[in-house]
Amino acid sequence: MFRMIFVNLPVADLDRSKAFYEAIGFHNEPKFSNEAAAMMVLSDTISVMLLTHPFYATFTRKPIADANNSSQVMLCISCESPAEVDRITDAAGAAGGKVDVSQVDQTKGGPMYGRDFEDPDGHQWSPMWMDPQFAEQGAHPVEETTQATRPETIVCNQEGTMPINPNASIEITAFAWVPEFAQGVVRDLRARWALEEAGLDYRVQLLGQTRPAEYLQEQPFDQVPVLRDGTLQIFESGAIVQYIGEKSEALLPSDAESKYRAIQWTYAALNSCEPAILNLLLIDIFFTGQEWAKLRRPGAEDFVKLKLKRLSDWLGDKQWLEGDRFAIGDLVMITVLRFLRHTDLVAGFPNLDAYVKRGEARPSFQQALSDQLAAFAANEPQLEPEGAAA
Ligand SMILES: N[C@@H](CCC(=O)N[C@@H](CS)C(=O)NCC(=O)O)C(=O)O
Repeated sequence: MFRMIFVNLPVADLDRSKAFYEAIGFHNEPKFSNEAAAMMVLSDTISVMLLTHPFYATFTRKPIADANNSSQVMLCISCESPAEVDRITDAAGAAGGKVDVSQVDQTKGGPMYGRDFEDPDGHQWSPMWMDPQFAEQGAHPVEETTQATRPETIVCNQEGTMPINPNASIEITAFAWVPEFAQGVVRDLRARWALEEAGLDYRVQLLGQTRPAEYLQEQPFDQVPVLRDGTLQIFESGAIVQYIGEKSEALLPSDAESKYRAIQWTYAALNSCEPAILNLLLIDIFFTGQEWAKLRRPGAEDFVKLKLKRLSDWLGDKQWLEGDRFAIGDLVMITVLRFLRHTDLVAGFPNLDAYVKRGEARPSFQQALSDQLAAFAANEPQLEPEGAAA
């Protein structure tokens, strides 16, 4: 068969590297190039993919080696079918290599099927099959639209367990970084958790403190999250979770009665519980120490306790709000109750406490949380070195 090799190289300055490779005889293939990557063709069979460091980091759990001091490549080879990808990877495993080493799972459908393995020295290989029709069209037009309309898009640059698939059709917005008190409760967590439960790939547009002006056309309150899926764009985490739920029986049962009982609990979480809980959170975090807040706090706490008692009474010894089956109402309710993590109020109701812990123990929650936190860690503002301002 006609076989190609793509040598993936991390580069600090994409334009500089493109110019360098052009100068030594490669030519750029615009169909597979964007602001994060450039395909540089040497021959019909050999190409180099230049990847910016943030983009390169989405494919490996390891720190990016400084090629001036150590050797580092990721070798991607084309295969004629997904089965051949499996055959090579499995053979590598049988021969003592580590297999499926990256956090990106490219075996769940989509235009590419890929796996990866490390040779005994840790060099990463990625056998990959690409749908010929997709190869014909190229990924560039999609990337071009995304980049053109969303100037503040930051390609996720997390190390670790990011399930991000840059080619996923679903995209959510999240913050690149928030202060510690908000880390782990920003509402894109709901979307991430639901997507994990549903087993749907997604990518993330990370936003800074100043959102692009056109973001208001998507989220009138300038907040996160927004979910985009093709031409569909929706805001409000409850609506987003319901949309994802509609795609997965695991989150939203299809029979009308169970479905609407799950939906009612998302409204209850957002409308009957969240306002009281958020009120207390604001008093404790934002207005702490202010005279009026000190006066208001006991009443605000009592109101929260009343909500928790009602919820605890309803839950009784059930596993989830409607019995044995976890659904979107539980997902949203648990994220609402987590806004009280700075208090011991939930612990005052052992069945509710166990309910929240049950939710948090779900692998999908853990994945979603660690991905949100990984973004914050990767985008932690750097303190200016002493004397830098001078
Ligand atoms: N009701 C909205 C609330 C969204 C919301 O408050 N998002 C917060 C993060 S958790 C935000 O973007 N805050 C920034 C701001 O309001 O400027 C939802 O559930 O989606």
